[in-house]
Amino acid sequence: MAPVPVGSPSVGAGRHRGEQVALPGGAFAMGDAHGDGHPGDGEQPVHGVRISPFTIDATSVTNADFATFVEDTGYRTEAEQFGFSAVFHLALRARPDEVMGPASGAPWWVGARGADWRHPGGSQSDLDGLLDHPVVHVSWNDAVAYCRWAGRRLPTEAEWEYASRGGLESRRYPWGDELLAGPGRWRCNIWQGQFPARNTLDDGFLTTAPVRSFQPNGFGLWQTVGNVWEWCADWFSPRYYAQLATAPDPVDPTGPVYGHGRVMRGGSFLCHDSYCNRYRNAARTSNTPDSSTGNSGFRTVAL
Ligand SMILES: [Ca+2]
Ligand SMILES: [Ca+2]
Repeated sequence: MAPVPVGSPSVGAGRHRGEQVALPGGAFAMGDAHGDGHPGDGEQPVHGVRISPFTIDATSVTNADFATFVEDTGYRTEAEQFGFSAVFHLALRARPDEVMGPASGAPWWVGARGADWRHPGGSQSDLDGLLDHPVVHVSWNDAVAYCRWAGRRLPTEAEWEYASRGGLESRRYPWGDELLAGPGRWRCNIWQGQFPARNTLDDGFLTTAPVRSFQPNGFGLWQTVGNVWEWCADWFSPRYYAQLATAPDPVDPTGPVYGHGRVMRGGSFLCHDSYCNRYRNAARTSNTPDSSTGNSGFRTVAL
């Protein structure tokens, strides 16, 4: 099939088949009420936000979903255009000459030529058994291209946090304040053991888990926290909440007007308390819009 311009309206509407959840919207307290966050992330101050009703994917976009988009459009992700992406060192499945070396400051990330959404561990890996796993190695720009095809958009950061909270007020996690459901009973896919060398796999997964693993939150959303980071629409600023808190009852905030990185939410299978406790509702990070990694994906909302 000939490539279809990605900007064409609703080319793939109806082809995005993921389960949808309609959320009523309303007021909620956004931000970290527990003081858990790194001050540089700007998770505070907690501030009231009002959200209009919207509809969101129950899971992050899967490899099967993304394959449908690529079949329809011929779209090539930025990782495919650049010829490489960032792979976690224990997930690497590449030839030695394809390994570009570790990232500075984060040596567990390795640049691998041939790593992309179809080859999440590098050129010697494939999607066998991974069709119901979240798509990874997709940049913010790739995620937006998918949304345009599907007649959808990325959630705002405020929508994402409201959705992840699942109707609970000011809790750490989508299910409450306690990480575990009991001894050894994990509720999300993060890292257990000694990061980044040894993962005891207590939760069952070294890298991605199928999107319907563990239990959904009170709204019926799966794995907002853990598994893969999820791109949001907004530019990131650690000062944004302080600015917003001075306004009375912001409605559907959309983030700063410009920035360097786009917001990512929810943490991933690499999160561990020893270096990154961002597997929480309020946690925030960012990356540049053309960056892709083996632990970041996205979910979409209705236009
Ligand atoms: Ca895990
Ligand atoms: Ca997630």
